[in-house]
Amino acid sequence: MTILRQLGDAILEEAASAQQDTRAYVPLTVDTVPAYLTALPAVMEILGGSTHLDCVEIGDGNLNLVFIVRAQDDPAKSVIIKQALPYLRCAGDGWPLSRERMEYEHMALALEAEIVPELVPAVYHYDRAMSLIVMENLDRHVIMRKGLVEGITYPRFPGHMGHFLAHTLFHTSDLYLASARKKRLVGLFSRNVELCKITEDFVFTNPYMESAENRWNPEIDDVVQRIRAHTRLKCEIAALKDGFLTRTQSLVHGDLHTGSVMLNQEDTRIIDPEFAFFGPMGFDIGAVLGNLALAYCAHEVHSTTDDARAAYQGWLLETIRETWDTFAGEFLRLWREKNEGEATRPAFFAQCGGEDGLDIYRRQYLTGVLRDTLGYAGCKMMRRQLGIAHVYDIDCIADPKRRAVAERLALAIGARFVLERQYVQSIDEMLAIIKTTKEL
Ligand code: SR1
Ligand code: MG
Repeated sequence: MTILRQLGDAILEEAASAQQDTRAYVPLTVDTVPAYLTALPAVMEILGGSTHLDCVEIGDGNLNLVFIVRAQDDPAKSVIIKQALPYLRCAGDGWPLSRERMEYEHMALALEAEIVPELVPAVYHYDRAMSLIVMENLDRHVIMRKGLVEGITYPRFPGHMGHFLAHTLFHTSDLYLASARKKRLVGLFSRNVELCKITEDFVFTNPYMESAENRWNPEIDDVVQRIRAHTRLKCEIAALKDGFLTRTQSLVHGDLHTGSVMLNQEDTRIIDPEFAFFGPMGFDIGAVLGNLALAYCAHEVHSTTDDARAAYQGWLLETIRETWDTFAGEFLRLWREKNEGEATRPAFFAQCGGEDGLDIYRRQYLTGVLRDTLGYAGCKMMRRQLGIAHVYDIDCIADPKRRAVAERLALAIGARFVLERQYVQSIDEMLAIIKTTKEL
């Protein structure tokens, strides 16, 4: 008899059999990468077997080393190496951070590859002791955030991202999983405490109070002080933080901003899930939609004519709508077709119209996800103006007075998302908030 493999079997088995790895950790350099890869036959095959390799370090993120390695005789043959450093790169080596995050990235990529293989990079090799992953080099793709600053449109993005969100969030929720399996997976990812703490600190707490690492444009100091003193807003942010801390709705990517998306006109890949943990679905959806809204704010300045601004901001608004609509439509379809989890067992609604009764609950559930989406989008928009980690879309505006226009709008929209989310019923109302907000 064939025993069917179930979602998450691979990572649960790997975790159960993982031995203490006693090999030494050494950060790689461009000089040591070729020798390291030469010992990995599967990777060497991808590189065409040549030991003559070119290597550059391209990591410009906040946390890790990233190398791109190409075969000298055929540069189209290439791989990426991502290696964790034992400290927070953007804060310097005085801010220790354990290298375990690569374990969670590896597990999340493995789980996502079971669910949506076409939307994540292929993993060629994982080295636990060295805290590194060798993976597909997305050579024909660009980081979405850079493309957005340049005003490029990506027609396939909403469909791809909506699909990614629906499938990853549904299949890792109690709507689909049996409760024992779900809890085992929650247990595995609950150990990603350090990266969750980064979010607890740098998304939900420090940006809204005095904290040494905060930085902000002096041109917006008035609004920074008003936000810090806004009791109702702070209560709402505290409630959203509570949701982040206590709800294990689905496996979320955990850092799904537009720098975690690589794409082109045809293809989209979601990268960098090192912050993965079980949390509220709206945390991921809010990250995506909030970052699109940040691009909208940045184009107050980047667009050089009123027509260009209206056209690009219009595309961003439609992209927000279509991403949500694709997510919601596919999520509902999956729930109707695969209602296999603990959460809504079919017999429970048998005397209330069966599927019709359950559909009422499904609509309520999605309204809750939409409200969470607005709340988390709002926090993520505000923290990027107030805290340690800003976004290139807005930070690349050199003139502080012009930058302040985008920052004030981002803070105003973010605050309204947080404050008004409980009244919102539809994605149109989210778009209306963006369109009608004037800068703070
Ligand atoms: C201090 S780390 C700052 C941010 O970088 C990551 O991309 C996450 O968004 C984190 O909050
Ligand atoms: Mg990242």
